[in-house]
Amino acid sequence: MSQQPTRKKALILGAGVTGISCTRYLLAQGFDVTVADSRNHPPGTAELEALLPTNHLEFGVSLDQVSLTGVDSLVVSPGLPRTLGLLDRARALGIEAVCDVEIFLRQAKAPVIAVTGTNGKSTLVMMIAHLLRAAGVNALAGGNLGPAALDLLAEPTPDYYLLELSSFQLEWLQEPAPAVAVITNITPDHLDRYDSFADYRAAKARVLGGAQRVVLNLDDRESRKLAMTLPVSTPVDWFGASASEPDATLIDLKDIPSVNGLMGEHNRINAQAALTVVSGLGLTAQLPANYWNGFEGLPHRLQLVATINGVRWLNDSKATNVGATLAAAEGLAADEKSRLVLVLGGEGKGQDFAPLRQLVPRLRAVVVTGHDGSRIAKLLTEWVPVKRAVDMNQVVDMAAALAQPGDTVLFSPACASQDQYRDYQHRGDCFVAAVKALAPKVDE
Ligand code: UMA
Ligand code: ADP
Repeated sequence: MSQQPTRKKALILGAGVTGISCTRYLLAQGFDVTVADSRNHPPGTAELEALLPTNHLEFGVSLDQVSLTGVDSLVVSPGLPRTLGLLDRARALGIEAVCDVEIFLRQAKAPVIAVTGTNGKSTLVMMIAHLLRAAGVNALAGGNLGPAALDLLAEPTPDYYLLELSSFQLEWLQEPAPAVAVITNITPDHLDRYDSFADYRAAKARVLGGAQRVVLNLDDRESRKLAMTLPVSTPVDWFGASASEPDATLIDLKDIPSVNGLMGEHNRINAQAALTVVSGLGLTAQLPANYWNGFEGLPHRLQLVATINGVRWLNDSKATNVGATLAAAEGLAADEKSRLVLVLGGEGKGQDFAPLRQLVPRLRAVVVTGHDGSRIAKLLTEWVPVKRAVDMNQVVDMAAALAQPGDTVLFSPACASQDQYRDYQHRGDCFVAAVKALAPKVDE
């Protein structure tokens, strides 16, 4: 009697976007898959129930108690901390623990452009993807911005993969060795997960491991420091507004055509960074004239909602840290003369909000809301009128009362959204709905 070959057993921790994509991929590779999640009804429940028998779904369990008997491979979702006791047990048993991106990198058959940084990753990835396609090059984008990395392997192999990598994903990678590694900027974020800014920066720096080419931001102090740690043989291309570096050749910002109505100086820098990547790949000559045609900015990143009674309302709900809010507010103020009514607050993730004080000269007033609203209010109240709102309708009513014609209401909260909303999209949608409901007369 012929014996069935034993299927290798994979345990996936986390039943979210990553868990679903890993399940699909590993089932297709012939693995016997089990998924565990500490939540009773994790977001991937319905999809996973369709893929796996019930006894292969362990939901509402303590992850540290999950059995490792017979497990060959452990795949850990990025939202989970690396301090789980289960990981120590796996190590002791000699079971390899990986993240989805590690599996992806081992299997990818095309060069990878890996983009990380605190802010601007998604925008930059989409800009590079747009330029590559405009240059006639086939690119597939995914990772932290979605689709999850392993979903990309289900598509025909492109000329390039474009991966947005979060610090949570990078923590798991020893040497990603991308064809191009890009860091947009490194400023404090996720300090509820990391013991220090140095730990967060170290996670971001992992993208550089084994990179064939590196693209860095000359305006960013942390990136300049990281450049000094690279092997001398690694080519580095720079972008940024700094004119102070004699050895760096930057694409002149003046030569960059504006990108279809995208607001803010930071978006010009993002466009310059995208062009720097394409130029490093030797593809500039393949770009058509008007190469930004058809590029749309991403939703919830400094988007115009409406102009009502001469007041411009902007949705920048994706600003989940102080660095993003500073970039949005400073970039706008550099463009125009209007004063800002700034809406701040949400889950502060252990950040220091003090740098927001540098915006005071540009502010008409501030509306704070959410879990860390009071902390922000305390910092600013001495310098600028501050109101506290309990929900989005009140945010918008208060901002409308404070703004004067010619002003801009900027919803750029400098905080994560999960204290009151599902995610930043939900929060942005609520802001847009409240603004639209307010509009007695929409100017444009
Ligand atoms: N969780 C539990 N118990 C579990 C498993 C997860 O409580 O057993 C919690 C985590 O602690 C976390 C949440 O569930 O708070 C989601 O974690 P996850 O790893 O299951 O998330 P996924 O749904 O797989 O989505 C992840 C990324 N999320 C995180 O890293 C938190 C998504 O990035 C990414 O799009 C997706 O993989 C595909 O790659 C989101 C994100 O917020 C957009 N990223 C952070 C950011 O951009 O700042 C890093
Ligand atoms: P990420 O994927 O890193 O979160 P996004 O492109 O989604 O980046 O943008 C997130 C936030 O950061 C938005 O609020 C946006 O206005 C802001 N932002 C975009 N590009 C930059 C940049 N180059 N520097 C600083 N902030 C930026």
